[in-house]
Amino acid sequence: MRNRLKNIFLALLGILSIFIVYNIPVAQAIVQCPANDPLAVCIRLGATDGYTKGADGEDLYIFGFVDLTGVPENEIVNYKGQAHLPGPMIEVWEGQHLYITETNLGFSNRIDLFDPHTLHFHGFPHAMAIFDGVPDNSIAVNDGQDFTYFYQLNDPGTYPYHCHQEPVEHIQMGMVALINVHPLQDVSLYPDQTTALAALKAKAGIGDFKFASNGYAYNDGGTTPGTSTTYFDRAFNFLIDDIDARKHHNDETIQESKNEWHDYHPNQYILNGRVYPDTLLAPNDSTMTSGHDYIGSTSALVTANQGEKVLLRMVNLGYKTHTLTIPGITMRVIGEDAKILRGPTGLDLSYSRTGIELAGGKTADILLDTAGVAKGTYFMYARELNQEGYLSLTDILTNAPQSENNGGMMTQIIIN
Ligand SMILES: [Cu+2]
Repeated sequence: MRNRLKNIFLALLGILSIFIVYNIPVAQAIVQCPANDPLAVCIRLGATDGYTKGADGEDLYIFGFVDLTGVPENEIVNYKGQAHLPGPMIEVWEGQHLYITETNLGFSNRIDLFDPHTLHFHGFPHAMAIFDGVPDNSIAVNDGQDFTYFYQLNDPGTYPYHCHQEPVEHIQMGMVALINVHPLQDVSLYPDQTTALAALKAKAGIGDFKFASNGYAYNDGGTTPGTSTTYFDRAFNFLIDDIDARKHHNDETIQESKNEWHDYHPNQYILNGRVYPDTLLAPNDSTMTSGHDYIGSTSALVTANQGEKVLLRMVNLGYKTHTLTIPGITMRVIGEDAKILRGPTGLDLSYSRTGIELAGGKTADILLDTAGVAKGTYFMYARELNQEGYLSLTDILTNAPQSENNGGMMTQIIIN
């Protein structure tokens, strides 16, 4: 009798379990994306670890973000250990409602660690601390959990974003990328407003290194006398960074207690996660995705046609100052730190330089007018010339700096 009751109880429990499993809308509960909001742009980012290709083709262990937008819930586990450096670059428009769900996938290599992660939209004027991603002031996303950040995009510009949990470690380890908020003035490039809003909504989301369509960097009021336009034919994103590979090695090999962060000695200087000449390779080039499943998806090569206006969106999330120069092409800075360079009465404060200095956390919008530029290949590089070399991790661990190589923070600008 007791056994029969037990069997009936177990059978009921089984039926109840099936009912529960099939009636909880799991995915909808995790990823918040209002279907009835025409301005909503919804992105999902995974936070995890992985490898990228360092100097000499060596593995460089990283923490980072990976795009999970649209990935079915039962497949997101496949993205654990697939972090990108830089993380996904986000393209959105002023006025849109940006929902970013951060999913903490956990670490693939460091299974002993349960680090939380956050999302900090650097420079974004928040009304509420909970979406600012500073864990001390709000919350962090624990291993295996999700949290949706909301941003009402009011201010166009070029912004960095990064994880703010243990930021000295997590930023250096690679949890860095950028968000471009394009201005509503782009609407003027379309025949009517309905077409414009539909087009901008369709283009919003995870972008590429190269932003294919034309537009404006800021709401500049057009070409009124005495002002210069921020119009561009092509735009390219640059995430500038410096890497202390020994710190990455210590994190990889469970020796992070050796990491004295004030004792910071970068040995690799990178553009979009790559050292020269890897910077020239195409996105997803096969030589950048071998061995440890490197995710070297982003290129740093600029190509344009003579006469075009080329916008370079620069974000430095390294710990050193880098001064970029392009001999032969004038660099005009039209915006800094997500603000157009205009005075209170609209006075044009943009300026031209042969070198643009970027401290850590700084952004700059640089416009290249190629109208008077001869066709050919130009170089963009860091003027701190030691940054044109790099040491591999083996060089450092064996204390053999004589094996320094050419490369580092350099790429090409090809004018056709
Ligand atoms: Cu983190």
